[in-house]
Amino acid sequence: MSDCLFCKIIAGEIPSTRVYEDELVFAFRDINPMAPTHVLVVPKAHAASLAEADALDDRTLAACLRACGKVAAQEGLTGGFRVVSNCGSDACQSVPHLHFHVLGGKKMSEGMA
Ligand code: DGP
Repeated sequence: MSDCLFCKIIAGEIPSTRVYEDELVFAFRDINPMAPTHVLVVPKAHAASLAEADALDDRTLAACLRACGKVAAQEGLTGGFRVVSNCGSDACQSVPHLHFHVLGGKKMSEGMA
């Protein structure tokens, strides 16, 4: 999508710090990190959120989840990590391109919401 921020990052039109990339997935450091490691894993194909998961093929969705684990391993998150995907306004999603936050490098709070 031409007016999508993360599509522009994937295309290299907006700079980012790339952490991982394969045929289907792009991962880069969050501009506003909430943990020592905070990486965004996004499908290269556009879908607004998990609410539109049917817009993506299963290979792409699986590649996103696999990439989360690969990023965590690459970042040395041996103590564990958290994956979050905000979906819609109640979840405070601010960028309408599906993304998975990979957070780690510290002890997380037990609260999820
Ligand atoms: P969410 O609130 O779940 O939609 O998360 C969107 C995240 O995207 C938020 O943590 C900040 C990050 N973000 C927004 N704009 C940019 C940007 O231009 N570059 C990078 N690297 N991250 C961005």
